[in-house]
Amino acid sequence: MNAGGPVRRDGDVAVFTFDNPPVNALSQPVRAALLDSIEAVDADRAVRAIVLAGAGRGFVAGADVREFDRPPAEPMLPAVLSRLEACGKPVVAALHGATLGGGAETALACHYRCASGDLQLGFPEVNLGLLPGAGGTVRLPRLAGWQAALDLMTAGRPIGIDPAIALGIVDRRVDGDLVAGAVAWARELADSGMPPRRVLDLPVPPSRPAQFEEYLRALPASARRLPAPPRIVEALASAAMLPAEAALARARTLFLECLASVESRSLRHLFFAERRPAPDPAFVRDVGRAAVLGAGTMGSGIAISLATGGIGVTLVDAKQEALDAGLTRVKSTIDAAERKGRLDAAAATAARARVQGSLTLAAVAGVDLVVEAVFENLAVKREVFGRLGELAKPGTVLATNTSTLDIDAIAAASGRPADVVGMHFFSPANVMRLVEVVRGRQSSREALATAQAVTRRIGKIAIPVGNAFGFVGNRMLYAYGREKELMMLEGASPEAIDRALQDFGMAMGPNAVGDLAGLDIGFQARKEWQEKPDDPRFYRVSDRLAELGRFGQKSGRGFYRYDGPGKERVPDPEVTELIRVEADRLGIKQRDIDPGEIVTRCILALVNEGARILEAGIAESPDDIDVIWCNGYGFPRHRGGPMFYADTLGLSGVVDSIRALAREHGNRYWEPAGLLARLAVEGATFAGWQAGRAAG
Ligand code: 3H9
Repeated sequence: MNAGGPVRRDGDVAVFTFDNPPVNALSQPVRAALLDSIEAVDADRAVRAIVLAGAGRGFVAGADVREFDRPPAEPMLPAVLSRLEACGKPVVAALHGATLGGGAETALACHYRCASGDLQLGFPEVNLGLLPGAGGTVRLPRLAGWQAALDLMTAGRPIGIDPAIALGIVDRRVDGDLVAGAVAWARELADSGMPPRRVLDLPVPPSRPAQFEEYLRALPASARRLPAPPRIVEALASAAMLPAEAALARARTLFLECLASVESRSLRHLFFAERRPAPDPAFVRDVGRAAVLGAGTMGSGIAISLATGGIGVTLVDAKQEALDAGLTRVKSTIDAAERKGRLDAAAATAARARVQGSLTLAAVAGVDLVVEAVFENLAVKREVFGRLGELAKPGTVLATNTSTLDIDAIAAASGRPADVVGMHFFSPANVMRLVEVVRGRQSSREALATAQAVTRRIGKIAIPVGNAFGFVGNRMLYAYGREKELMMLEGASPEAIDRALQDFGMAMGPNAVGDLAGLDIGFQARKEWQEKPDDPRFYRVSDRLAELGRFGQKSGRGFYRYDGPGKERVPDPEVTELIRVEADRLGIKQRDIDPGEIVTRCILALVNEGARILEAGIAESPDDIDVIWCNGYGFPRHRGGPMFYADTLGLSGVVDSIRALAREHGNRYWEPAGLLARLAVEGATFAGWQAGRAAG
């Protein structure tokens, strides 16, 4: 690592360059170098002005998140920035690319700011469960006002150069050589003889005392319940009411509270778990064009992802009507992304031009990757792969989007199993970031690396998983779903189950998810499951609803009714009655079940199954499981994923709870997984186990 880069002189202007690849994070040596350099140039009579710039793709992406789990190391950023702001000579920030978090706060401690057109300036701390802890909450409102500061810091989304200038955060745009422009401006400022313009000395904009309270109340309840968003609002309210020094101190205290919170630790865990190493380029095959088989919701979603990710794609469906509908869906989704500003006009035009349709499988002849998304039935898929084996050119990666079926059985039908992998996308595929890349027994390293590389290229997260029914995500889903189904028979209503798990933080309750996905899908998949538990209670309620044609939203009825004018979700007494009858038939006595029991049983079932999956080598690491569940199943990010959550509960407590459940409900499903039991006895964690394995 280059510790902050040297100070270079451009005549009478000193240029300090942040040079700490890959993102110029403000690690301790960088802070120390900045502090020393500022002291030195402030004292150097030959220097009349200072420019701060960043090497590489951005200015500074923020504090070094890795340091947050270590003891604090001097000099601390707030003190460095106070010294920077106190500098007696004009200090100009030359901003480009990622200027985030502590990087944006560094820019605010400079006296002036210029930027190039690629600027991405923001305060993403909230995504890590933090607040801007180096003076941002006190400085930003003095430039941009309270509303902008509240919005930028609670949303965490960066802004580009135009809004940054309009809000008064950036003073001017530099086209051409940014640092040369900044140096010329710094020299002008020195020539003008004007005193440095320190943001902390600017007047505090007017605010209404109730403004902050109102803002907090208007935030979604899910945000208000977390530690960071209310503290961001409180830090800004303090900046409105207290003198600058006191407001800085208050913000620092609030920052440290957030830093110590389990929510922030969980979000930081995911930050690193989601950043996975790229596959070895030596094994990655070129993918210029792909084909997607099946123009249904899943197939067209995959086609959209490929096209917007820069890969030409042919959508194939044997039925003209289905193909037309699929192509229309692709086009209208890209149009909508353009209208909403998620894609600029040029990118949208290019994406639309990358998509073609075909009614014949022969269209796969020229492509480098096929993603099959036809009906979830082994016989159908085997037939398709038999044809693909003949039609695709040698080396084409043949991926199936099955969510549960045996990849090896599909691969065998192709006659070239080395080229076959699973690419399990999640619905809606153009929105969800997760892809499980499934390793068949004979999948080649090249096919796996190529599937992973394509996934990254289209902006998604590829998690390698083994071939077992349901792979990782759906296999765990069966344990989670099993418990909610049992509890319905035992007396919990579908809506009580959903409410309890949503209050825990799940994006949606499992019954509402079932209705959205279609209860016929799971019904169908369970029919194909060879080792399904021989238990008449297993998914009895879901199966019964599907047998009655209550498929969920698409049929107007499922666990809930959707036949009101707005198709809103409404509890259905018929379902309560149906469950009661089934419980009677199975001899289950119904009782009251409290939300705590619902959460404990569903979440511990997940954890226990996750541990089994690790033991069996179906998932490579607890981190992978956490990424899968947070990105594919709406597990609350602030709890870090099921395995991290178990660590925060303490594994011996988890095992005690599982044993208590076994005493109450029998040990058919509640035998603690061997790995979990062992780690609990050792007083260890999943994270420690993973680190131990990585160390060899
Ligand atoms: C903060 O600033 C708090 C302050 O208010 C107060 C302090 C007192 N630290 O994402 P990529 C690594 S909180 C350490 O794949 P991209 C990342 O792990 C911080 N490491 O690249 C990866 O490592 P590896 C607020 C970091 O081009 C590599 O860099 N700032 C950090 O897709 C490449 O990352 C943020 O939250 C970091 N801050 O995206 C910004 N950032 O190669 C977080 C990245 O070993 N960063 N790494 O896997 C980002 O949003 C993206 O990384 C960025 C680049 C947009 C910059």
